[in-house]
Amino acid sequence: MQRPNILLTGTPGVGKTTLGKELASRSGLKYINVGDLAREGELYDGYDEEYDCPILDEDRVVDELENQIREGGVIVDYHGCDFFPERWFHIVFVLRTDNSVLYKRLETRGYSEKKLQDNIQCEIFQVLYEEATASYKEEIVHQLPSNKPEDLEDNIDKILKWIEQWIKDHNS
Ligand code: DAT
Repeated sequence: MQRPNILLTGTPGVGKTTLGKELASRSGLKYINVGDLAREGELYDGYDEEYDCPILDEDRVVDELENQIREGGVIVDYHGCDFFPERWFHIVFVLRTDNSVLYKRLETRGYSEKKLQDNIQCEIFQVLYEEATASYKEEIVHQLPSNKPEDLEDNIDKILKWIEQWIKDHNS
């Protein structure tokens, strides 16, 4: 059976992991967190002193994921999207969160003031939405509000319906 590949992207803290895990458990698709994958496989290429974090080795991440993506039925979660091959994804969701809500979520994570401000700016300037529309066909890129629990439920319902329809359309 053919199954779709879905990309969940957006600023850190918008709710990609929460949505991705829940979607995976309800749809049977496989959830992959690229940050975790990189950490486990040490898929890094140097260290960013300014942002105080390791630099992702994008080529190795792509190599690592290629086989699973080819099989289909994967939900990929990452706060970046311009280095994945365009052909990988059948749909791209960019989660969006209001600044005040996002600020509180990131504060709870204990982010430094600089990291907090950088991420809030990233959301204000819709960096990930623009990256997504520049990297994928606009008609497959969708923004989803992700402020409150009802948003999460709505997003899950909508995406599950989309998955069901996609599977019907591609397996008949
Ligand atoms: P991300 O994976 O994008 O970094 P996350 O899934 O870890 O984000 O979520 C960050 C926090 O926000 C976490 O405490 C769960 C909470 N959260 C996620 N989606 C939410 C929603 N729709 N309503 C309320 N809280 C949400």
